[in-house]
Amino acid sequence: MSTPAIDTHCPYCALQCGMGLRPSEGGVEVVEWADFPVNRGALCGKGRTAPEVLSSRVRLTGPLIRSRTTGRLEPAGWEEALDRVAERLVRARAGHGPDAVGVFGGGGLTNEKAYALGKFARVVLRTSQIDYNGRFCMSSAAAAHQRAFGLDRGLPFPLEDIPRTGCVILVGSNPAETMPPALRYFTRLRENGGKLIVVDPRRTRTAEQADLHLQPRPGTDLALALGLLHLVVADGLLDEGFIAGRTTGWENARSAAISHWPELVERITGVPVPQLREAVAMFCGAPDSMVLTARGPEQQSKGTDTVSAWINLCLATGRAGRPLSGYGCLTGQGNGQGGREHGQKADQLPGYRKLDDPAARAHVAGVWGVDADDLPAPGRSAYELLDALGGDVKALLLMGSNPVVSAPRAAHITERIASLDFLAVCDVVLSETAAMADVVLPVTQWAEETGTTTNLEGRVLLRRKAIDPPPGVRSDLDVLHGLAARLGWEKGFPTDPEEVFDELRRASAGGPADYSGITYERIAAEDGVFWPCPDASAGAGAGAGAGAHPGTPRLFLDRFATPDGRARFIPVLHRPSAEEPDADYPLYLTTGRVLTHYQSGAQTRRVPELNAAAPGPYVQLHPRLADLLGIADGEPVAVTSRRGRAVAPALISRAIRADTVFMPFHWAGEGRANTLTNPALDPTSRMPEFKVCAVRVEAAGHSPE
Ligand SMILES: Nc1nc2c(c(=O)[nH]1)N[C@H]1C(S)=C(S)[C@@H](COP(=O)(O)OP(=O)(O)OC[C@H]3O[C@@H](n4cnc5c(=O)[nH]c(N)nc54)[C@H](O)[C@@H]3O)O[C@H]1N2
Ligand SMILES: Nc1nc2c(c(=O)[nH]1)N[C@H]1C(S)=C(S)[C@@H](COP(=O)(O)OP(=O)(O)OC[C@H]3O[C@@H](n4cnc5c(=O)[nH]c(N)nc54)[C@H](O)[C@@H]3O)O[C@H]1N2
Ligand code: SF4
Ligand SMILES: [Mo]
Repeated sequence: MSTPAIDTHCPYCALQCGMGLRPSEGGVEVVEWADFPVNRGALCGKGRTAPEVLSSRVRLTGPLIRSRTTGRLEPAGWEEALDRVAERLVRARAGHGPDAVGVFGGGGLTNEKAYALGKFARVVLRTSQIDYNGRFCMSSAAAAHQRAFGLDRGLPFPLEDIPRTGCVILVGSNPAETMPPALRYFTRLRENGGKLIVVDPRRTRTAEQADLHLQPRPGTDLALALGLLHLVVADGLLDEGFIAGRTTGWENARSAAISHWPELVERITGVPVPQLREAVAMFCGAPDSMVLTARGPEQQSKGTDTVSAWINLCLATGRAGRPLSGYGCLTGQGNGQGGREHGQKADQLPGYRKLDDPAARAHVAGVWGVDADDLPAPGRSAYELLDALGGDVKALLLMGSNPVVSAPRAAHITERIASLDFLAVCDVVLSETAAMADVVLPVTQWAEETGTTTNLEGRVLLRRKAIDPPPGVRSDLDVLHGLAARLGWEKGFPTDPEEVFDELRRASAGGPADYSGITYERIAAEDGVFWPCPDASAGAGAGAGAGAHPGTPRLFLDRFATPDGRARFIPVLHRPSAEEPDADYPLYLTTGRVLTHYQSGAQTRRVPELNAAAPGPYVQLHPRLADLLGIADGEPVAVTSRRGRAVAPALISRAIRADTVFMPFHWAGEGRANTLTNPALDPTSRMPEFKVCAVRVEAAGHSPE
């Protein structure tokens, strides 16, 4: 009989598919965890091959220190490496003050790690300069959620509600490639007679499944949503009862929508008026409907207002605050949801508390055993922090991100990183950013450690350890423990994840994202627990016993999380993108993902099967544009923006608008999409405009640059 499999979760995206891992010769093999409700055993190729990155062939297995004599990264012992990091962080602080030390985290880190990293920054380093890559991910949707509902949880309902609603508008989201096992929820929606509308400048594999595909110009979703709302008003499709009973601010939102005539919206977006009408008929014709956004409309310099416009559409039609209707954002990273709740964001304390709220500071300072006055103020957002490296931020501790590939205007950010006095990177592989570090600390991976993640539904999950790590690596919690001890904090940074989680529960108690009633045992027994889940038996210890809080799969059914319990309309107007095409840069560039690679590719580019399926970057362009430019399929194409130039083979395809080219961002080097992207920031969320900039395109041979 073979050893029983251990149920755990995939290391990659926010779906957090359940999978079984069974120890096998030289590692683990993936087996089905058929009962886990989110994916019912289905996995995409990335998840299925994730164990390959556990092998020591492709990963870091011991610390590296940059040699003062050779300038190269050379093997070192753990004590020496941690001593070096501690000494250099202290030196930066001594010379330039606490804010000279920066910390950059990631939405892939478990809740325990994200919590410990935020605490380490605020308590040990006492720096305000901490932010994370989640800023590049769903921050616009998070900001719009907060404004409208007073609370930000990606989906306010479980995925299982999708097949039972009547119509879903999926805006700038390509789950067929970015969350393949989730596609079945949309397939079942259609089997049940529901309608799927996809809004995407490209005819993606997801758009191919849709009843209606709207194909707007990049960066025009805000106008599109206003145009739909205009038609709702004009055609008398408002839910007056809902507006009066459960919302505030309708009059101003109405005025804003009124000015967006269908013909004007057609001119801005390129979507024909009859299609706008068809979309409204499908959305309002169904008894229940949902709008789900992902990075397409969110990664814009007006991402927050754009999401607000889609929320306004839901509120005006009464599609919120009741079962089977509402607005949701499809979060991206493995712990994109939990990673944004527990304090690695510049303005945030655990439990989704605000760093500038005196009561929140007092509560968390109490749990941490420090004086609330000693906690720093909110710091800079991710791009602004990266842009300040080598300026007033002299040393950086990086955990769980690879900004050399993934940050906007990446050549500039790479220069900023190179100008640091000191860089320490914790990673599992020698990423492009780790390769620039002064000290590299190799850490354990998903299957080698236990921790919790919170999936896109707000379901807190237990990712269990299945095998022992190789001898030379330590967990991120171990690293923080070792550094804290060297900086005078012997206590307060335990290495046992469950101990960290218990402290996180106390720190989150009473906050918006309240985890205090959640325990490792409960998660295991219940296939995950949805937050908020306060500790109903406070004092008696949490647990699933009688009287325990059941968790909250569905939010806002009785009231929204605003002070008056009503959802807020936010009046928003269309505005152009920060950079529109002109004579010098006549085309739109948009960027995104392919099925087989994950993010900066640091992990998936090390898996041969995935590399074979998608060996490198490309420039997707329409045959009409290719003809005009004299470009043949597969020929190297140069794409130039005001930030730089990238070269990759042409992929000629009718699936994209003729005025737009698309590049996936998973690769470094010559074909790096982020050499081109515009770091124009959304004023509220500080999200960069990854999805729209202006470029010039030519056969690479034609350009001597
Ligand atoms: N295979 C794979 N899966 C992943 C990831 C990965 O790297 N690879 N990453 C995970 C993470 S962190 C995230 S955030 C999610 C992202 O998941 P998605 O948001 O689904 O992925 P993207 O490809 O970034 O963008 C989605 C779509 O937006 C479209 N788009 C571009 N510009 C615009 C625009 O102006 N308006 C509209 N409406 N659409 C536009 C693109 O054509 C693209 O098809 O995926 C997660 N899953
Ligand atoms: N042009 C363009 N750029 C984009 C986007 C886009 O759509 N277009 N999308 C943006 C989005 S949504 C995102 S989320 C970002 C993501 O971009 P990145 O922040 O670069 O994300 P990853 O590639 O996942 O980087 C994670 C790094 O941490 C390592 N790692 C994995 N697990 C752990 C762990 O547990 N501990 C530690 N210490 N390290 C770990 C991995 O090996 C990898 O090197 O990219 C953004 N950049
Ligand atoms: S869909 Fe996401 S969570 Fe599921 S196997 Fe693929 S990468 Fe992993
Ligand atoms: Mo993301």
